[in-house]
Amino acid sequence: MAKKREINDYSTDPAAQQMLIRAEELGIGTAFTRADNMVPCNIGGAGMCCKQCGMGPCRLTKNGEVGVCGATLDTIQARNLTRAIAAGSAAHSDHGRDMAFLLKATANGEAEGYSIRDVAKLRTVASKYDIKIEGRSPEEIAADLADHYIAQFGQQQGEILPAIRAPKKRQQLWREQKIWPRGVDREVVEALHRTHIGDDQDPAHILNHAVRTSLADGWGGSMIATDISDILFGTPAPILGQANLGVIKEDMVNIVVHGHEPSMSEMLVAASQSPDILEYARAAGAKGIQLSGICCTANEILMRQGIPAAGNFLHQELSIMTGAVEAMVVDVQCIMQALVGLAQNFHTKIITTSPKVRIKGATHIEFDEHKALTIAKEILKTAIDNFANRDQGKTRIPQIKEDVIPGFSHEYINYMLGGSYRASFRPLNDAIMTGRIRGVAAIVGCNNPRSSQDYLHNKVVKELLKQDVLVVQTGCGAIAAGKLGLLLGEAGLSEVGNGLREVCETVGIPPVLHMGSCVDNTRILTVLTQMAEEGGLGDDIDQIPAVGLAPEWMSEKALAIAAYCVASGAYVIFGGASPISGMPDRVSDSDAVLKYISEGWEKLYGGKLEFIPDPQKMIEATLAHIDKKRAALGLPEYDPNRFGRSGDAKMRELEALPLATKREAIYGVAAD
Ligand code: NFS
Repeated sequence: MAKKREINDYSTDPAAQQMLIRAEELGIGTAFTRADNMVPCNIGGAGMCCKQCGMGPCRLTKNGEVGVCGATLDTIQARNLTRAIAAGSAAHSDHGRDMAFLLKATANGEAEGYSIRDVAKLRTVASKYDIKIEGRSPEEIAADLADHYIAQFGQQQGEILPAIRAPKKRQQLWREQKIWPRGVDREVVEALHRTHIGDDQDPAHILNHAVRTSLADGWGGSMIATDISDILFGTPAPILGQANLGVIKEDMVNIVVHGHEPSMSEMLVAASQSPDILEYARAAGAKGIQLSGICCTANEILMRQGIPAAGNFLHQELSIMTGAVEAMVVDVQCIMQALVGLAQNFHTKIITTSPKVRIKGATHIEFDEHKALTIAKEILKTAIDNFANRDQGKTRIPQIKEDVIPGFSHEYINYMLGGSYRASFRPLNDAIMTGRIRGVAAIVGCNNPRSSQDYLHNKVVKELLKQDVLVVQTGCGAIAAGKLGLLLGEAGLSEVGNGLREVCETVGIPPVLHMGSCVDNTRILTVLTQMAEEGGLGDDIDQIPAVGLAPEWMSEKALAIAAYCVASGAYVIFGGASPISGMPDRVSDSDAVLKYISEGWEKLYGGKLEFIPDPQKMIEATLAHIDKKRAALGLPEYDPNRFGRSGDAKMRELEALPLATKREAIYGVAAD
């Protein structure tokens, strides 16, 4: 058994710490304690185990050892990584597929409770694919767009459509490298085929297909998911919300929505505001209904509706530990099977809703977009009926929460930089070119109970802000920053480098921009594309001084995101353990695949993937890369002392002066 850690080592979040103390009091295990008890397999963890056929599993632990079929270590590692990327791509893209079907049903008037809320976005997106817009109703346009998008999944030949939104030079590179995905499903299937026993055995060739599969996610399934979510539920714009377990309310019926697809959570939000449901809740003795979210569903409803986030991935169990949650409603992805057993210690009902996901012991109320509002009300009533079963003696809600301002879609960033009439990325590019902003870091991804919750995320964020790096975030990383108070306009600006601070104060933005859920990493691709197209920072994504980081990654989806960002030209750094680390002391060639996804991919795509567990080294590598890209563009060397004496900073300095000196400083003449 591994060493048991202290509560402070489990999480840096004080609300989580309170709940973990409570778990100890009650003798309840969580992912944190299970991580202590479960020592990771050092062979499988290093990517040195092949389970692809019944002749094994083969564990390659000695120099030059091969599997029963003769597979070498690098072939096995490449296959393992490719399968993980395929699974991650499948998860995101299947979400995108369901959104496309929902758009079609909405356009046909067959989706109860849904409507097209953002007609402007619908028209913008449709026009990218030459779908006729003029003289047509939103429903007619949406029906065509839905057909186009649904076709991307089963397309057998040609090029998936959304990828035409990448910079021209990138498109050319994908064609030359023959990695432009043909169809989302085709690439995932081929990834599984190629990695079956006795198929593709050249690691570089296998990984080449991993990249194509991931592009089908980033510039396919995920981008489709983001587009349609915006069209149906509104493109996010800054909105005030809150984050952390303190959003759970003692006197309300608490329903925690957990998972990924906004289709159900948005309908629960709508249903929770309907008078009959509110009356039902009051009749049950509650003051009302408090919805909150976990994981990416939290991000979806936080950034569009201001519904508070109860927390990120590792808060799913902890929210139930409050004893005040009547129901946790889940759909797909990142849902721990442990929830059902944990909930049995309280009155909480775990309600599964997706036709794809059932958990033994959970209540299943199947969601169907054709009667979504009716089903949403049924789910809410089930939760309300459970309010009477709450044991007040067992209720412990940490009174800890932070205000957050999420909702920085690429459309909004474009608008806020230039205003309605000259919306543009010019000011951002200019700020980078002058060196006010040193570069951009996208800090995304999961929590992992093998590291202290939120520690790596927030350490990297805070350090990069000091170095004038603008931070954009999605997924559980965004919620980590939110819980720390980094997603509020003015908060924390004193901790931000001078140049970045000036830009934030001038534009009126926080230094950390919450851009959405994990499928919304495609918004970051769009921002990078628009920066490249704006001019001054090269003509492709790999020239922009930007880095992607997932300090606490754990899911296969994160690996898919990493691969498509690399193929789009980004340097991506993952914290924690590498799934293909090998064991250099035992196998001489065990880092061939690691080297290939770094140096090899960089030669091909201009982007690379590296695993760097130490946060300080992660920060150094980020800054070194940003500075290298600045130098390659011929931009001035970053100078931390060059900016910071204009705008608000100047005003603050003046305010501190005595009146007479102030007059002199402003008007150049001394007081009488
Ligand atoms: Ni992303 Fe969302 Fe969180 Fe990781 Fe899971 S919620 S899709 S996978 S854990 S960031």
